[in-house]
Amino acid sequence: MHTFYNAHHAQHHGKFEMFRGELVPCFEIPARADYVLQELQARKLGAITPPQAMDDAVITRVHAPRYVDFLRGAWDEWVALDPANAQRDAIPSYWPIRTFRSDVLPVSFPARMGLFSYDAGSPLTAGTWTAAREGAACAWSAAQHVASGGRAAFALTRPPGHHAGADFFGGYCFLNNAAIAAQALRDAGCARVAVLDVDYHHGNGTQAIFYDRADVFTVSLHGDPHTEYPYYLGYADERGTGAGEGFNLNLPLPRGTGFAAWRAALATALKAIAACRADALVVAMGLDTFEGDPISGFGLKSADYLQVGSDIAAAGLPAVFTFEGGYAVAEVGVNAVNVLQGFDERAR
Ligand code: OKP
Ligand code: ZN
Repeated sequence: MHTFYNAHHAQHHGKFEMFRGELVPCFEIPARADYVLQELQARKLGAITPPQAMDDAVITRVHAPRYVDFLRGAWDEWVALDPANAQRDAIPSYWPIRTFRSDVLPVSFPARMGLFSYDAGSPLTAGTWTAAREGAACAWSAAQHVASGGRAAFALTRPPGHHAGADFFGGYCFLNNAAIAAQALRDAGCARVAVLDVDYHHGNGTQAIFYDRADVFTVSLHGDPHTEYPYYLGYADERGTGAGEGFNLNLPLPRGTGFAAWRAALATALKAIAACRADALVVAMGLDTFEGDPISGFGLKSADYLQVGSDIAAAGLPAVFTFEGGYAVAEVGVNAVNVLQGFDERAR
């Protein structure tokens, strides 16, 4: 397994997120990726390199140019509002819900920030753009590796990506690394790509990006949005639209689901992926299905992740893995590398 590592990830380091009426320390912290890197090195799973140089045009294959422009300049705009903002994260407070306009780009920075986001839990910091952009390069490089014959590659980066839509951030995500990888595989000649999202939370951004397309089949196993974030998407009746009808599959599971039931849903997902005749797979690899995760509600144990990797490898598709959630920080390295090792052992 070749890993493309984002050495700039720690430049994104939110201090606080809004939770139950107060600002609490962020769950999505740099140490997460550090633990994964340390575990990868300890187990010698393969080469660990920086990504290839990437043009921003790769990003705008899936993200709206006005959103990318916003993200690139957001920190400078934030600090220009008030020099004291240099010490504070930028968090939105206003959102254009139904009946408001989204075609007008307000001059006000907070107003534009709300237009391009959907929650108050995803602080933007001085290095968010640098970190997210380098992460996109890791995802893109992993896709190039697989498109040129590699069996698998891992984009080890944070912030995560699967909640980010074409023109919005949220759920700790700014650029959708899995979507960028899937689009890159398409652009490199794969006729159909499947995205398998195994994070605890529904991959709403990835689903939305590909919802009307038949060339990218999106599948997500996740906590039932009736009770779990992101709440407003991820239900079983969302099957795609237009040409994309039948090319989205959601498998919501109740809070409290353990490995046996979760693995059965994974088998359902993999069967659907086999049926769509994809020639490459992108795995949005969240580890927040772990029993010890502080913000999630499934019961997977560390050893289960070896089986997860093995099950995914048995699909026989070349695969790009992107690092998504997983907030039991001390265990996230072992759990992530278990998936990758389980994949490698079955794939060879
Ligand atoms: C991102 B990824 C905890 C509430 C949950 C948003 C969760 C985002 C998860 N304060 N807030 O899918 O792991
Ligand atoms: Zn998650």
